[in-house]
Amino acid sequence: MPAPSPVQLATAGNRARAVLVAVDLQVDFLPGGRLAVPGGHEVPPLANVAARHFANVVLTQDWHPPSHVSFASSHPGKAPFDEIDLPYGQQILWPDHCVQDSDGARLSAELDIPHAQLIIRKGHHRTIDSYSTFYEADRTTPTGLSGYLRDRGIDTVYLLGLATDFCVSWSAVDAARHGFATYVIEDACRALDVDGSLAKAYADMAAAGVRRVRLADVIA
Ligand code: VGL
Ligand code: ZN
Repeated sequence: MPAPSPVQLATAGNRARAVLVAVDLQVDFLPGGRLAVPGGHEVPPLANVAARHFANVVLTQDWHPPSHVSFASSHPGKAPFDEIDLPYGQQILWPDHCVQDSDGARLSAELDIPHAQLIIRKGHHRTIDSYSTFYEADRTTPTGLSGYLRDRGIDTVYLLGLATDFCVSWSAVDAARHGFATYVIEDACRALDVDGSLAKAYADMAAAGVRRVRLADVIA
């Protein structure tokens, strides 16, 4: 009899109430992209390995309209990585990236996760950024992911992806705050590390009760 595939094992195993969220594995965040994360290309193969151990997988996509408020090009006189004050708080300005339907917004061609069930697109309101895949940067506009997960009986969230210090950490903090047991697979993430943002992200995640795990332990 052929061995059961890892995906079947995950279905039968104790991860039925868990989801793997693979954050923003998109062309613009990979080397050569418009907001490349150092080492970002190392993550899609790790995501493929992790995903074989989860029956439930959600992918996320940063998905901005042209002239998005987070783009430096939308603010005359500003440059990428400048910061500005917006009604919902401080906003780092980025190079234009992940514009809806552009090549850079596409998911990495290296991803091989056919059983992923949902793609959450975020950052699609022109005047609000959304690092988190649960709540936009105003902290009140939901993406709908938490309702989707609860409807499906999921109580545990594992995250990996790009970038550790922005979309992964904001998503993890929101997941923990909204009552999910939350794990960041730390060696399957890569960071931008702008001005101490990585250390701050790990401090924020620890304060929110997010646990750090290694991929080898997740798939053991
Ligand atoms: C991200 C900066 C701007 C991310 C998205 O995916 O971490 N970072 N937009
Ligand atoms: Zn973005």
